Amino acid sequence: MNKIKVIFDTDPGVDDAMALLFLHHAPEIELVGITTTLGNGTIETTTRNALYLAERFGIDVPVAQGPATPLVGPAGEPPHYVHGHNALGDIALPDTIAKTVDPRPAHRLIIDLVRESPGEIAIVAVGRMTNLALALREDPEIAGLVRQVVIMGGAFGFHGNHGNVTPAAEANIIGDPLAADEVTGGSWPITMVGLDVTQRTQLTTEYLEALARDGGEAGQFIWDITRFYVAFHHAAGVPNMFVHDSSAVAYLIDPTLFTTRSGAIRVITEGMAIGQTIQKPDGYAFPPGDWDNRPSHKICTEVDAERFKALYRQTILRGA
Ligand SMILES: [Ca+2]
Repeated sequence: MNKIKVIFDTDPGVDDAMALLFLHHAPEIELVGITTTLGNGTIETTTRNALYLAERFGIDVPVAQGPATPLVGPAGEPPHYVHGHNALGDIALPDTIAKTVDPRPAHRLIIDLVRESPGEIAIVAVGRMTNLALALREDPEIAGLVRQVVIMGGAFGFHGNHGNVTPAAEANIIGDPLAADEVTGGSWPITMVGLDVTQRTQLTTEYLEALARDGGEAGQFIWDITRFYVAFHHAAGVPNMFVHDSSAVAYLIDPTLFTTRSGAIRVITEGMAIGQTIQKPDGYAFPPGDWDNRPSHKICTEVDAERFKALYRQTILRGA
């Protein structure tokens, strides 16, 4: 089997760590690089966590750090109330990590890896789009050289999902709306996996307990890091835990889990709806406007959550 080479662009992050372990244990996937974005923690925190996860689970790929701020504006405060102060649910972390960060900036590592394996690399981006936007600015030709881009981000109104930071915006997109608008303006084949589907897949305590029991070190680790994250969901009145970032990995492994719609995507970059994602569905005729001359991309509108959860469990158990 020809494995899919994957660059994981991430801000670990509890659900990022779960997605990384999903990628690591998936027989269809060969991880080739990890690039970090700020988001769930500062860039120092998310990069430290990426190095820690790579070292602890024997993921022998370069880890390159992204910038400390979005394309424009300040970094903002990390959401400590969601992912904990260390962004991994406040589990105990070692004082020192032997694995060191790649000397290249994250966007440069993306360019280098894509150019080393033209047509073979899938980018799974589950943080802000800053690194992808910088890579596209520096080397626009890479858009034609990647196999696909799968983004966890956005919300398009399906099943009542419009945003989780504001009534109009999802966290990864509002974290760098200009980057998201530039990235979705690129002619690389993008699928956006937004709240429309990620909030349709919820893990129960029973599911996580079984994963801890049967899933070896990875299963126990997922249990440990999700205690804080689950408590946040409970405090917000959500009985179970959403599976945001792993949904993008699931799309890459088995796109038949999802239903998609195609069309040009724009991201609102200013005003009260900043960070809103809007698709113009292919085949709809409108007067000339801001969605014209933009490439068509897919968004996910439905997910088979039961099959997805079975795939996640089966994959994590491979490492046990
Ligand atoms: Ca993330």
